Amino acid sequence: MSNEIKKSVKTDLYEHHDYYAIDELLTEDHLLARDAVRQWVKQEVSPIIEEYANKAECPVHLFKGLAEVGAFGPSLPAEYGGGGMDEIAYGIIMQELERGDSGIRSMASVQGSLVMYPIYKYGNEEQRKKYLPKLGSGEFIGCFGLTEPDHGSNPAGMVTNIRDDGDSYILNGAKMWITNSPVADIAVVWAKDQEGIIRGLIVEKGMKGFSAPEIHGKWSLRASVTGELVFEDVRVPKANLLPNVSGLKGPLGCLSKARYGIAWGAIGAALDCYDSALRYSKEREQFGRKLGQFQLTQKKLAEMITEITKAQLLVWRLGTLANQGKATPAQISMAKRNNVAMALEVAREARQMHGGMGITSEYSIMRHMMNLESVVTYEGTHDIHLLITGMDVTGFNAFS
Ligand code: TGC
Ligand code: FAD
Repeated sequence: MSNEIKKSVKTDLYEHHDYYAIDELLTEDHLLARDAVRQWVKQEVSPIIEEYANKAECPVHLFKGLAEVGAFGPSLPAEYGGGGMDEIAYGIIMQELERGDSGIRSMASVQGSLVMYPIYKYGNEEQRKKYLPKLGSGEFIGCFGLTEPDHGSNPAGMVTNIRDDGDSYILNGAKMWITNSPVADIAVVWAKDQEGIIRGLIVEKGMKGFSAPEIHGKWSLRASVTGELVFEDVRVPKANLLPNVSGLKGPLGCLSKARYGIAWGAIGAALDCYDSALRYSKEREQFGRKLGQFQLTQKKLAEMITEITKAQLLVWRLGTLANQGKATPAQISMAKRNNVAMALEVAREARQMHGGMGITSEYSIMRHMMNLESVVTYEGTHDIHLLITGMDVTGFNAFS
């Protein structure tokens, strides 16, 4: 942590918004998890996040706190470093984190859904025991390498590859846009074997020929660190291959888990923008009246809370299906696409409603808005999710 970045006096004024009494659908455990994470965000994230975002620096010290509030793999079994809770608890935790900042939710999404989940789901017992407790406690930071410089929306085209060499594989290639890669201890990497079949490997920091340079110049997710993964004849022991999956369904299965969390998370960003716009409308006066007394302002606020409420109901139902093991990838795509677009729209409106103040770091809105420009792109773009829904309802594949 930079010495110059200290907790500022900025107070998080966020109040709870539950227009359709959705809290009544939640259990005591859900509410306890929500309140604990909300409190942690208010104390540990909100006071510092604007400064970290301004400096484009990741608050890596928060990894330990994220672990303590159970943000890493909330729905994975406790004996494997997870939280042992259900899918709705997982969603609510992501919502509270993203209410603070999408980058903080990203830290948890990657660690829990894209690193711990594949090791738990596709790994053997030895791998689970070796890595999951350290990841769950925040002692290890993980990252997930699927996207390549020339293969983003179409990961099936990846060129990163492994060659069999005795008791090791030789890994070559490069991954791009990898959240947490420069600070990660391990990377779950997807690569093609000599038959062209996609396999997952655990690559450890310090392996010869492996580097993870940071990508600079992002105007979005500035408090999250993003980098590349470069593999030049990296010798990876065969013991690091995830034995229980092959093919694109491996990484896509992890993405389903993470996209589900994002569908919940985006609501948090929207709620924070709505909360700020509502407060500002009740305080700020122009033409001798509060902004909230103008019909146009009321229309904006009414539409925001309507869309937020619809999104909340969508993920609550999705969570119920997920708890029953019935949520389909296409249903998850619909929720990710709808809720992120909704949050982006709410952020843009809220930004305007704060006038000039809306572009400053005095308020969280511009930061949320810029963050959401990444969220709408990563984990499958807005249009890719539209095509997944289109394919699901028509039966026709528009990708190929
Ligand atoms: P396709 O032939 O449709 O599928 C291949 C196999 O995968 C299965 N499958 C899934 N399984 C689980 N979950 C899903 N969501 C799945 N989608 C598909 C499918 O049944 C099939 O299985 P099998 O047994 O028949 O082999 O594959 P395709 O090549 O046609 O691709 C389809 C497409 C375009 C939808 C897919 O490639 C896609 O989703 N592209 C978007 C790529 C993407 O989302 N990348 C994200 C990278 S990671 C990231 O952004 C992290 S950001 C982290 C953060 O900071 O929060
Ligand atoms: P492209 O695939 O080149 O798409 C460009 C545009 O073309 C998009 O608008 C897309 O919708 C459109 N398009 C593409 N194909 C079609 C089509 N068939 N029909 C219509 N339109 C199409 N990846 C990881 O593996 N791990 C990570 O941790 C990770 N973290 C990320 C963090 C950040 C901040 C960002 C920005 C990205 C991250 N990504 C990560 C990568 C992310 O998943 C990709 O950026 C995303 O999947 C899109 O790929 P692309 O950027 O190559 O865009």
